[in-house]
Amino acid sequence: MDIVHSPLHRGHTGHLELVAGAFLPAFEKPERADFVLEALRRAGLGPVRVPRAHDLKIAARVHDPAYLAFLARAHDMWLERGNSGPALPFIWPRPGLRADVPPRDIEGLLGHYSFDGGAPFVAGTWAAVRAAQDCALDAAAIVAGGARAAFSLARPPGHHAGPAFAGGYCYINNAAVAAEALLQAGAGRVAILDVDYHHGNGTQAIFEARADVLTVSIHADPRDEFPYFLGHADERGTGAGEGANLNLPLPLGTEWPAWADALATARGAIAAFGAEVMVVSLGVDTYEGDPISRFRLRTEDFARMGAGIAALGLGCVFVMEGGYAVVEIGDNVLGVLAGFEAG
Ligand code: Q9C
Ligand code: ZN
Repeated sequence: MDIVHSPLHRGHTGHLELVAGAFLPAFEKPERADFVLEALRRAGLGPVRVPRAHDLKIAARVHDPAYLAFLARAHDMWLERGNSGPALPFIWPRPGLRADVPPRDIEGLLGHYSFDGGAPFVAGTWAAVRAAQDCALDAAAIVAGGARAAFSLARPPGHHAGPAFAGGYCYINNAAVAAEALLQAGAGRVAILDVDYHHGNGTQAIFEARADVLTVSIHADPRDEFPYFLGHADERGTGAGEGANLNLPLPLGTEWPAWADALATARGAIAAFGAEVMVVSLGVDTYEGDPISRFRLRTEDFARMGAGIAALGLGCVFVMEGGYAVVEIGDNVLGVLAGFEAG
């Protein structure tokens, strides 16, 4: 299958994250994409294409345009304020504080447009974010053009980014952009299947009130794991989107048999919805060796996952999300994609 990849991801680097009380180099780092690209090239999975530069029209259908403008300006504003180093939020308008008056200062804006301290801005962040949405848009166009599948190999990831918030390493929701592009290209009903270890809270928030996109997420129970405050089984969509969201939370320590049962449930929902095409938020942080996650999938399970997704018989846009065991990330992603092609 075609792989869409831009080297611009490399500029999103050198950022820090708060881990157990200390600022450490972020787990979400450029080497992740390098190892995936190397594994796919070695296996001859398909041609690697650089995306064309797209505008933000489709992104503005799933994100608030004011939020996109903030993403574009955040790092410059940080420097203009006299700061250096990565821009990170540290105050948020939780209930009891005013969220209805947007701050003017970048310190306040960072909190206004995020839900955690996990989406820092460095000089190359915006170019990487733009390129990642370009990769997703090109991959969607390839599938809309009749290909069985395409893979957007980009970073930063996207599934924690919501209508007007960054967080969890995410800025633009690349999978949501791909789904919206598939609708714009003529699909009537699109399913997003999120197999990342973490709940895709941003994707759910974007589509929860819409009937044209089914969102399904298989993830660690949010009572035990990030993002903690969304992703429970009783969230089934709202208003016109009632019934068009399915969360399948699983316990810490989950191994392949239980994960495969959840995938079968997800397949049933996607088929019943009548999806014409699908997007997979492809995180491989379900791997047993992942440094920040607590599921127990093995490398050989990822090919089973790919075959299980292929069993739906739908065109599929794969979009890269999480996966932090850098040495094994390539084989795990390759497993899913090659398993899909063989399935
Ligand atoms: N440093 C994705 O997999 N964990 N995002 C915070 C404290 C955040 C994961 C732990 C995990 C975000 C795309
Ligand atoms: Zn994840």
